[in-house]
Amino acid sequence: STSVAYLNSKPFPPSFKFGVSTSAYQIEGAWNQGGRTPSVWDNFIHENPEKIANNDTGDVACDSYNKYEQDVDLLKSMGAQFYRLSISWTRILPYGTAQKINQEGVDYYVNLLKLLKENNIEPIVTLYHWDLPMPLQEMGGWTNPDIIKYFGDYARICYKEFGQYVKYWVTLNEPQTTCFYAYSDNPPHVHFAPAYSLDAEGTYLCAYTHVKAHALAYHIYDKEFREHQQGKISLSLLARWFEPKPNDPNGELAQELGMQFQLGLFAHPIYNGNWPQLIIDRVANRSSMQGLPQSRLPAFTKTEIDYINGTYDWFGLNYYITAMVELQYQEDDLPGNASYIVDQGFNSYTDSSWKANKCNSKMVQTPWGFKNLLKWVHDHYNQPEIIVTENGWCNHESSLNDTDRIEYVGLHLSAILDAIYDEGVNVTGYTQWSLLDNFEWLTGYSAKFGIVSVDFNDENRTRTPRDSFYWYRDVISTRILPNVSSGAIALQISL
Ligand code: GBH
Repeated sequence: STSVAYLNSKPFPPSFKFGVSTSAYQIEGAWNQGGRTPSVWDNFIHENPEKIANNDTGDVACDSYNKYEQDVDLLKSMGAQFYRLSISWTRILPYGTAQKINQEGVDYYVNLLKLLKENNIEPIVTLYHWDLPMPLQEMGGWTNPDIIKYFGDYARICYKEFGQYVKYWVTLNEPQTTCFYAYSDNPPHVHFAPAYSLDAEGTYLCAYTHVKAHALAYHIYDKEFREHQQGKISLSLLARWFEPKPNDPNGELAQELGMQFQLGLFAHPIYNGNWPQLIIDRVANRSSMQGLPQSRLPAFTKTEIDYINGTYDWFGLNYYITAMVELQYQEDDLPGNASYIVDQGFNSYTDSSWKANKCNSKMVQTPWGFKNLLKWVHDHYNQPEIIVTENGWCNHESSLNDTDRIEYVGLHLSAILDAIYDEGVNVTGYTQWSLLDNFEWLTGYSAKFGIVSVDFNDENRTRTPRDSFYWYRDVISTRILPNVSSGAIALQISL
């Protein structure tokens, strides 16, 4: 089905919670203040300013390091039930390892967490949203399995310092984005820090270390902290919904390859045990046809499979878009290089009839795909509690009248209600990306995701709520989606 009704009169279940998200590098600024040392993103941007739109940097960003009280005021006036933030690893551990804890950095987050608590706003805290300490990057970053133990050490310190305030932990944000955009040769023109150009070995090794680092951080919490702190841990995984090209005999295979290579590669070891069989078989077969002595995909031992399997208390899902998929390479197609793109075999594309936005050609409004994805996650990963840890819409305008964002968010909240009521999917929370316009990676400040606009030309970084902020506030307080005809903003919806 390719349509979803916006007018969804069903209420959000009483336990359903609403929040917003940000991440450290994208909002904090203060890159060299308070004892913080550079992460891979600081260095990448300082050394390659031309790689970011308008030569923007995250040096100041929203200056939330100095203005976090304003952020909490905004959360409070919106009625946010929770706030998803991330911790800057180098603010806590300037050398990346446990050899030195930076008390000023610890104090910053303790102050923020205390203020959230005073205001009854639950934090969801992400340990790692891509800002790897430089000393660890120089050792190979996510291609060096030693990173697993360093991540474990960092996680332990965070649980110890912040755990009394935190009931929801996210170990890793979107490891897929890191492994596919920072540790591979795809796509050559969109490279995230550290911009390694690696063949498929690097991409798979990156996945392997991420999955193991997550599992270690989970077990450390489980053994050393859970009894006293009573929190719940997961990771945030990105997924598109892949819709097979109509009337394509290979459509179902392309869809399955799409879902498994983007999501299953990371979710299956954690939710079901081991890599997805489809990927194990395909990569082993292709590796052997290429004359390799072993599969490009690192194998887990039986002990590792068991250790990783079940390291979750809920499912963190980041969803933005749907894409069409078609088969591009057969399993026995052997172009020269060993790219994971060729291994995965599918090609994805955007249907031109979908409502697109101006800030990224791939950003489309496809809420029906979100409903399908929620059901797919429910069916494949043991019917977990799902918290949507990111969803949102960007545009290029700083205008406060962001009807397009209200439409996108309204339709996606409606899709969640459909997934809950029609399919029995256990979705318990929705996190809008983002509270603030912020440093949107390669697109700098030109792509705006905020329900609050930030004036980046003003040294005060003045924050001004958009229409979507007030709309969201009303959804949170009424716990239903407003009827278009009675709403303050008339929506033009064409699907
Ligand atoms: C999330 O990534 C991030 O967690 C968050 O930090 C970010 O601000 C937010 O979404 C909004 O983008 O191949 O041309 O589309 C979402 C997934 C993957 C989207 C990488 C952009 C690269 C450019 N991102 N992708 S493109």
